[in-house]
Amino acid sequence: NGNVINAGGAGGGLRNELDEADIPPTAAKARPKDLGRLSSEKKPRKKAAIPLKPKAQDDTRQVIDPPVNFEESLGEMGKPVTLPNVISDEMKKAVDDGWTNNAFNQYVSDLISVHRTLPDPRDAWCKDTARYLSNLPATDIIICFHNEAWTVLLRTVHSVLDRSPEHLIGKIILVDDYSNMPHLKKQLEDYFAAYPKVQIVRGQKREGLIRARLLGASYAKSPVLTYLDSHCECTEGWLEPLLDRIARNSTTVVCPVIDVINDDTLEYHYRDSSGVNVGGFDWSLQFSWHAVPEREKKRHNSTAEPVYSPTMAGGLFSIDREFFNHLGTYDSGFDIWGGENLELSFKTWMCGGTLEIVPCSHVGHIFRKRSPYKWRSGVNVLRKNSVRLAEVWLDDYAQYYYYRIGNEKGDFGDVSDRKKLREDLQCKSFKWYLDNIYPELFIPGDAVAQGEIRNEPSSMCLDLPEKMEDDLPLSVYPCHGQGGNQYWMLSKTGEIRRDDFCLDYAGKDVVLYSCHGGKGNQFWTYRENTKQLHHGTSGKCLAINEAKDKVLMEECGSSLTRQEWVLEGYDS
Ligand code: UD2
Ligand code: MN
Repeated sequence: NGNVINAGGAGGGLRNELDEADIPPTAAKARPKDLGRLSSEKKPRKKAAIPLKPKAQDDTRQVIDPPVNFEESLGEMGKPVTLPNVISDEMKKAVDDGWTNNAFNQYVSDLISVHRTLPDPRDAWCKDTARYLSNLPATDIIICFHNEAWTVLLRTVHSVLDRSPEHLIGKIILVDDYSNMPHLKKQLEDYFAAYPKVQIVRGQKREGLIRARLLGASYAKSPVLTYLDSHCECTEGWLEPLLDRIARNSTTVVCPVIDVINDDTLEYHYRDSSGVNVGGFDWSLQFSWHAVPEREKKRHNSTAEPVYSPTMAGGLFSIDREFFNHLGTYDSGFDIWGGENLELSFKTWMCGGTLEIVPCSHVGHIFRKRSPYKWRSGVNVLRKNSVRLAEVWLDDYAQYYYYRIGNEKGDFGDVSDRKKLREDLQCKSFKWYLDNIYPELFIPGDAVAQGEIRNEPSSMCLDLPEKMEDDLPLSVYPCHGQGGNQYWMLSKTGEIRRDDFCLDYAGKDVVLYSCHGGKGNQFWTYRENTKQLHHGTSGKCLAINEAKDKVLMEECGSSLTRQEWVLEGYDS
């Protein structure tokens, strides 16, 4: 942890430059905030029975002894499917292989109908069809995949066909980003031959999801483009509320609410519109979810109305095809995964559009805890994408991102075309965007110190917990001087911050906790003369322990060197 640059922030984030090339940051980042905990909760689950023969073709699988029960279809109405505790060795191997290849429980997916039913997650408000224009534009649906599981991909497509008005779907364009799984070759073509709306487009080499999406768009003809990941399920009435917004204003870019399809049980989990989140980001240029801010709530009579969102998660959205082109689509210099969602979000707002989340539209997505596919080796892909993004769109604010990556921009290629695009479109400044669209974001320049917090005598620095979650204790590691996990900000109001998390002391461990802005347990003062970090409510001082492996709180002044902290860039 200590020697590693974690440009990742919340949710695990990047490992160091070397191993990061092949292993992307956790994909769980896109999981809506307060749903994150659900997966680890021990919920009593109804045991579903296992049919004798899994629906998908997979001859390696052996039949399971009892229990066998054909009475109910598995996973209908989005219900969870759990495997029996005792299973044969062969079945266990099939289950494990499914996890290895997909980072979700493919075996369970294969037991569920590709036409399964789902609950209707919409608020009553949404079901009044008079809310939507009667003459909606049609959309092409673009679904890119690299080595997607058979039943999961099919279920994505069928959920679109089964739950969208026929006349509103132009084509469903499946873009194969150079997969090598055998079922995605001829078998896929044969299967969809019976579905005239479905078109399969093959990339000639591995492009990554960004250029794959552009390839898909080049085949589109409908007035609207709708992008989905290849492991989604659309629910009843998902499409009309999205198209309605674009029909009213073609510069509105819209995202559905992204519900969680459990990676293990494939349970479909949703909340009503009072639980809607909007998108943000941090200075590692990582996407994050946030509650709808008060200023936004005031604009609405109902929580089911579309809400402004500073950013989008990236995978699921609709956009007017001409407006997408007008904005210069995506930066085609972006590789494999990441950053494109922020690029499109910033551009949309800065160049004359609006970005909304539409609570009446629900689409489920399987959030994975790791990325199952290969990235490029030898290149820090995500960093390269993010540097391109920062160079073009962030103006002077780019420095805050660069600081977080130890100012090592690496080779990010040529961005002059993208800069010219921004100029031609006469887009607004990033300052305008922050002031008007994302005023909640803490600006490092407003801090009285930013960088490492070092116990000088021991050369140990405050370092992030293993995970960015409420209540996890702070670590200490040898100072590495590269920002990353050892990057902190002291705000004018006395918070010691890392993005949305603050140093918090409630009488036990010193932990990170979501910043609440109410001082109290999160209120610290730096005493420049004694170098002590004094805590508000307890009156104690932050100290490193004798063993130099953790921090603790103790009476101020009792053991001075262990309480001496140097705050990088401190400027009272
Ligand atoms: C999220 C987005 C994803 C994308 C990404 C940032 C959601 C729900 N998902 O990550 O759409 O915006 O953030 O870039 O908002 N794929 C390819 N080629 C590749 C890699 C991936 O075609 O080289 C496909 C993949 O099969 C999937 C889609 O792109 O259908 C997104 O990839 P992911 O599911 O691994 O990304 P996710 O959901 O973690
Ligand atoms: Mn995905």
